[in-house]
Amino acid sequence: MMINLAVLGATGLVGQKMRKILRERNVPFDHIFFFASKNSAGKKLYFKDAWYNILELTKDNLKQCGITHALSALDSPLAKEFLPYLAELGAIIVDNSSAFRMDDDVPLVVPEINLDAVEGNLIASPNCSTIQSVVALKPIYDAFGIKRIIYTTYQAVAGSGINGVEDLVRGDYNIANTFYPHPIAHNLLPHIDDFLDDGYTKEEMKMVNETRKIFNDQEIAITATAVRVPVFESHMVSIVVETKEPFTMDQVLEAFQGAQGVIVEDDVAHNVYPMPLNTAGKDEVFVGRIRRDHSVANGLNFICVADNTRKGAALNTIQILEKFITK
Ligand code: 2RA
Repeated sequence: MMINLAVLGATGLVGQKMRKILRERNVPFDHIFFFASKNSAGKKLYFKDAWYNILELTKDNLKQCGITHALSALDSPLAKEFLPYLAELGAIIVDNSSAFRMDDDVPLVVPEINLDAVEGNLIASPNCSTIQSVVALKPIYDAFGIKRIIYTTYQAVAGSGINGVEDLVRGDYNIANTFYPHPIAHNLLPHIDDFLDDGYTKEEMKMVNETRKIFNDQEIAITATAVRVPVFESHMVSIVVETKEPFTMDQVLEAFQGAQGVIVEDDVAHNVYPMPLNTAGKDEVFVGRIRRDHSVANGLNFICVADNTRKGAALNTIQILEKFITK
């Protein structure tokens, strides 16, 4: 079968990461096409050993290129405008936006957990902070069951794309110049994505709803607080979890150590724990500060850290695509 692969939104932070990881993993294709907005169209980009024209994202261009597979790093409005059309043309699409994640007929997939949920030709990849959290929680869910989760996130500016990164680089205190509503340098913003009527943000509710959908378990009680921190890359998530079954700490450690895509970094006697500085550019989710929560029966506290534009976005979409494109 001919593989005409498209990268949609190829020039943004996630699109750049997709190109890097496609190269690193040597994902096979017959032809590759890079699509972006009008601003970038006509410019060239270098991929593997050739220069490619960046194509303007239009329905005509998608049709003319005969796209069979697509990785989408488009924002939600553009995803809604173009992906259903591309799906109608028969292409297999893995979408990084939130546009279709909660649609009943669209699987929401993290390969370490529910690759078998893939069906149809439009597949959604979850929000970055959700992906790393569920990869870390999977061994706990399987071994002991999960009753309740409290998430608190510490999210890097790369999650906002280039605008967030530029705010932190400038370190600007004049909010007339900033992308965020307040300076991010020397600050913490308890505000990611829009606020909803009940005071939660959309980012917080993505963590709640997407976690339940991925584990296919609507019974888990979940609450979340999402905070933007002045770090360039890699999100940290503090996870407080109440399990259904009792556990020993040795069993917990064994579960984490045997989990796919998880690396345990937990040796507090030597100040060893996961940190954004060490996880940027890595594929895995790093888990540490593992300790019992003494405030409830069957309570566990830990943190997880992962590269948010890599495992939290580009890599996850490519791991899903690899189910369709075997080497
Ligand atoms: C963020 N969750 O970090 C977003 C990116 N998908 O803002």
